[in-house]
Amino acid sequence: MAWFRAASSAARAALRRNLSHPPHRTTRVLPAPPPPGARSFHSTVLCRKAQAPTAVPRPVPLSRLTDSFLNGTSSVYLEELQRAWEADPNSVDESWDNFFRNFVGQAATSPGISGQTIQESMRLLLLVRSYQVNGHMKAKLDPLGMDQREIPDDLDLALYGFTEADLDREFFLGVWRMAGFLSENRPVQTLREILNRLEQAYCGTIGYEYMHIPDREKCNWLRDRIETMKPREYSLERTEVILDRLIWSSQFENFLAKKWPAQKRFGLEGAETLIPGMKEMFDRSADLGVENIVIGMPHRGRLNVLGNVVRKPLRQIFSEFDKKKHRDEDGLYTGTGDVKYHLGTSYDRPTRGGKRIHLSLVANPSHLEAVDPVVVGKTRAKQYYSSDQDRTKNMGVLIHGDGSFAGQGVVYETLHLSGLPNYTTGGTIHIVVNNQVAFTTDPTAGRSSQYCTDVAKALSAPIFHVNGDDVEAVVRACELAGEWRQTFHTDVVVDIVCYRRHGHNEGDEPSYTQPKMYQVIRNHPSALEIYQKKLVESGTVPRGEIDKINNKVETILNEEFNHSKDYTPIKRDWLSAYWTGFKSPEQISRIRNTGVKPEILKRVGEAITSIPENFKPHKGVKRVFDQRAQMIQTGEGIDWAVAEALAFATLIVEGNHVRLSGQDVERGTFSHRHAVIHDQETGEKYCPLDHVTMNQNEEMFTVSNSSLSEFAVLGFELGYSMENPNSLVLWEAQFGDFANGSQVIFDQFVSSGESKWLRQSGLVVLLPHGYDGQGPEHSSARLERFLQMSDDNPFVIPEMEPTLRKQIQECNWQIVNVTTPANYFHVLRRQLHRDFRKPLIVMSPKSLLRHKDCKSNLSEFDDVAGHPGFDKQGTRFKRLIKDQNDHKDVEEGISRLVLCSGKVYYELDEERKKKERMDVAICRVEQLCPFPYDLMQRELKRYPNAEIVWCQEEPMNMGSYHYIAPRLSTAMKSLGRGTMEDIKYAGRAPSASTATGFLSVHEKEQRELVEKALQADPISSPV
Ligand SMILES: Cc1ncc(C[n+]2csc(CCOP(=O)(O)OP(=O)(O)O)c2C)c(N)n1
Ligand SMILES: [Mg+2]
Repeated sequence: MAWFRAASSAARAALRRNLSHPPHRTTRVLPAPPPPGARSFHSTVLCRKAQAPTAVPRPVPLSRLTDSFLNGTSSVYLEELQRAWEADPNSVDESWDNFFRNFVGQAATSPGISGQTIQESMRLLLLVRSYQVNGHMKAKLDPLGMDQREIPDDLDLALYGFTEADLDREFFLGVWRMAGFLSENRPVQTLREILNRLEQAYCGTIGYEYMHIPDREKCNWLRDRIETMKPREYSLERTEVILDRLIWSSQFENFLAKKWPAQKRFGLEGAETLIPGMKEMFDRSADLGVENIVIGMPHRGRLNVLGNVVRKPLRQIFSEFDKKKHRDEDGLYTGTGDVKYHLGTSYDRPTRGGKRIHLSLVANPSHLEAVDPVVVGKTRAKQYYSSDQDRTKNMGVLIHGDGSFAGQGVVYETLHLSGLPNYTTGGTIHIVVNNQVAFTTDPTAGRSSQYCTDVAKALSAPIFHVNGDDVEAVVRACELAGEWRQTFHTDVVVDIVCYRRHGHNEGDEPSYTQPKMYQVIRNHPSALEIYQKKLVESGTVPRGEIDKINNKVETILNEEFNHSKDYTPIKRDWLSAYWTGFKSPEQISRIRNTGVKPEILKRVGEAITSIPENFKPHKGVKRVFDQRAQMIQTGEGIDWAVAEALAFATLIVEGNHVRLSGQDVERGTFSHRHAVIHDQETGEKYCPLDHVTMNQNEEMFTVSNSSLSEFAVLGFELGYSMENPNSLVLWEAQFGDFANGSQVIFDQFVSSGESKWLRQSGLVVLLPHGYDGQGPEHSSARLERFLQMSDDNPFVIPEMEPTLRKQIQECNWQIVNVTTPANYFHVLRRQLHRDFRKPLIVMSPKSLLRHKDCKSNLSEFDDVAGHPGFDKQGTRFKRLIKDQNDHKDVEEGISRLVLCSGKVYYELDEERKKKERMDVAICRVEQLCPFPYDLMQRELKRYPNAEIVWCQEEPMNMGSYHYIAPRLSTAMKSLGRGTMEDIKYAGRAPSASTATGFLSVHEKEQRELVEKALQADPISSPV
């Protein structure tokens, strides 16, 4: 079994980039001694190797001579460098100049190294550098010893012209501004010493990959910690802590295996050192200022992490294995629940250093890695709410499997958020539980990269590969990762190379597919056995002491098991501190008005339409802002963008945080928002919504263009929205169809998260949707998919009486297709003006952004009784907009009621005017889900003789037809107005593609469906 992916020839060639030398050897024999006098680093030295062709010195362009020390590679190049420096010290990079000066100075004063040439010293540097770059290739990382990696030639002493005879010679190494072996403060060492330390530091049980980081300070920081004078050892006290933790980790799995042998738990066996590693990482991070850690992890080892790291009470974990016990709590909302290895939780945990740290493990779906961006978003939100500006108090930790880290694209998308100003969290720590298999798939079939962690190199993150059998090395790597994150505030990866003792889950037979690996595993001692043996044999901890700890742990596990039998689950824990007082679906939340005092509307309206005096916007933007100012002044003709800005501004005035993210959201895909404007002379930016209140916190309103990702960005915003309910968090898709790139987040989190995990979110998703003739890819946000995932029963009319109504609370989410700016304003504000949170999917408009009739008056936004838009309940979101003609409660003369949703309304209304069809009423269903039964029934009663038509612009198999029809028919049946057969359809025919690519066809189709909805004769058949 190769735990790494065998390097391709191309990769091997790349590994050899350090030196220009002949083809590689696979044996590791030292070559014959160099010819007499061959003390300097000539290419002839390399040619001594058997079959090696004579290397022809290549000319080195002068420009390369100015390369810095760190980039110097080829032998010819080194010679050229030396010559150039001797001729003119200024002709080489400062780092080389310093090196040569240092060398000359040192050689003159140190008798021990007087025989050393500059070229020898330079070759030694290359050797050290090769270990830094490629030492990990020789590191003993695979606990099973099955790796078949070729050790790169670069690590061969002979390659640099040294022989065994040189081993006890002293060499000068010190280099200006370098740390570790190359630092100036310990310049003279024998070659043997140097080699020994290189091997210990880089080829032991930790393989460090960091030389891809283009930052000398960071590399030096690592070298200081890796290239220590002596290998680091833990004190007895620390050793005992590590042992204790490893015993807990191992016994926990054994205990579960013994008690519940038939239950799936995705045990950690083979990777037990993860637990002491994580605990050390958290302790060290707490010492360095971290107070909160948000954790995301997959199935494997989750229960162990919950019990031993997060400290979820063991009795509770054990009680959850008891199936009988976990029926619904009487009268309590428990949702549909989820399997135990997906559930989240949070606890305060004391650390070894005497601090307390808050840990939250985010609930996750089975979809591997989908939780990554959610964790990062939640971490970012925690940083906002705790004013953690330097991002050192709140940290995200993600645990991955080797297969999923390499295979799932969302890993890359999430990594790429890490450095973006509005998404960074100051570094996520990634731990890969690299058990060298993914279900039944070997790494050779699972990835094209050498390591499963290579994707993180794109970020210049350091990667520490560590042998999972060496618990102290795992602890060391984890500790170092914590230190790195707190020092440099960027991502870091710990790759624990381990194995999976059993099958994929406890019932799976691994030998079907990995027979050889499992032959080795069967006879392989556990990490705990290895550690215990080592401690006993070295006399560090006596056997009796170890037995004592084992007995203690076993006793506690048994006690907890006994307590688990009468453990009563504590009332659900879905309300964290910020959520206190928020209602679950079983508790009624009062319906509130969302209108705003006129004076506030005016005040914020002025703030969001003013541009500072000296600011020079683009003249097109200036025109837009002038028009906006006019709208506020006159109170008329408010358009979509202004309505949205008013919603944001009024929520901010009320103390809420507003965050809008997505691709190009600052300007707006359709150039309608202009939330951030740009000075045409200085390039400076100005965001009017940052200036709504006095001394407004810069981040209180955040609008941010995102990376070109849907999955990670939506996941991030969802995580963000879950932290604190007093925030309006919105994700906008560029076009609605691109939302399918984040389908996992919709399916697994947004639509079902509350039901599975009892966690609420008020996330708003804006999905541009509408048939404007732009072709199949930019017309549909696939409304039907969202509707299909809605869980309101199409055949049951719920309680609709306003004081008793819980319809929205009981539904999984809300889906709207709003047609007026004022209604958009209210639906956004409604998100926060209620005592619960529910995701909101908005089919947002494109053509309506500038439609002449899609305007509202400011009076529709205010809370003044009697103003237009104010009905007997006040001003609030209208789930259904009745016909705009002044119809009475009963209109017997109306022969047709056309029901529709979204922008087609304006086309229907125009056609009606054109045809002077005063006998047709048109109602807009603004909230499709949950279905507004009460208002629909009101309209059905108003038009007792009307034929009922559902009009949509989407094809019949898309849009809302299939969602509306059964619900509308339920409403009709309840009033004796017919059945499904009586619902007439005016819309596009079923289609595979969402829309035609031909404008003329689009126009014809659109004309036909509008005409059909308003045709003079009754519509004969339903479709
Ligand atoms: C997105 C996704 N695809 C497929 C699966 C099915 N699946 C569950 S675990 C697993 C193997 C994961 O391998 P790895 O990431 O190495 O983790 P391990 O199980 O080895 O700890 C697979 C394919 C899944 N859960 N999620
Ligand atoms: Mg795996």
